[in-house]
Amino acid sequence: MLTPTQFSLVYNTLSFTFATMLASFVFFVLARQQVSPKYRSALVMSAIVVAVAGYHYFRIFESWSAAFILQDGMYVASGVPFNDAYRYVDWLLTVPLLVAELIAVLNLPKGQRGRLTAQLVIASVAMIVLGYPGEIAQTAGARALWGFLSTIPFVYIVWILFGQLNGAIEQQTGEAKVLTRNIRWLLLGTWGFYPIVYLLPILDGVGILALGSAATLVGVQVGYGIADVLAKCGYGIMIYAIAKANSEADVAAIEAVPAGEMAATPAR
Ligand SMILES: *C/C=C(C)/C=C/C=C(C)/C=C/C1=C(C)CCCC1(C)C
Repeated sequence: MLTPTQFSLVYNTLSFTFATMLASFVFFVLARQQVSPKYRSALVMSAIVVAVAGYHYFRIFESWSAAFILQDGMYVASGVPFNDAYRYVDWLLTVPLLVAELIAVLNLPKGQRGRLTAQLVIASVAMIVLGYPGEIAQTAGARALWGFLSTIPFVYIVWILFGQLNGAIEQQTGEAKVLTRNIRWLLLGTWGFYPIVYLLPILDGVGILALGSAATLVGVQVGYGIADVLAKCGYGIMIYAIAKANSEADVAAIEAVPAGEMAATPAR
């Protein structure tokens, strides 16, 4: 049973998130023209991420609306279950793309690109797949166990980003270098938010947080919604900024070559 305020908080968060995904889609499609072809695939991935997420938010929104009915001033379960699987299907598709676009936007040698992308994609898929059984588990113990297993690939991803990627970041130049350093923190900050939200029902279940089931449900839905806007739209805008900085740096590098040497310089 939810109060009208609790019901509307989730309802409006889902609606806001859906609108943000649509707006971001338009932005990423148009912004694609402003970066050099080499980095365009990163912006295309950003656009796909928000399109996939926008679709799922629309479905989650519909599912939320159908799951409750107003009765004597309170929202009670209608009997149609709220479908949380949309979220995990969404993450399964979007999370690997988010890590792939980070690698795509960096100015890296081809071999390194492929290896890093493969490692990050596999780890992110494992993280989502292991998290799902816990999300639908009925007991705090099962949720904690799957949550722990899912944290292993999560830690591996953080290790790659902050350990393995250091060399790659030092190869970036000027503005792109600063932006790349910052985007790692944005990724860690926003991705780190998901396991915290995931913990809410466990903390409530064992009595550390006396939230009650309604407030826990609301907290999880609003928390994931905010995290998704930052991790998909905000992150995509930073990817765009890096792509633009790297495009400009590439042009400047070509222009810096004296005209006489131009003919001898292999095309980039
Ligand atoms: C656009 C969606 C994104 C960026 C989703 C990211 C999701 C995570 C980083 C989830 C991580 C989890 C753990 C590390 C442990 C508990 C279970 C999860 C799946 C919530």
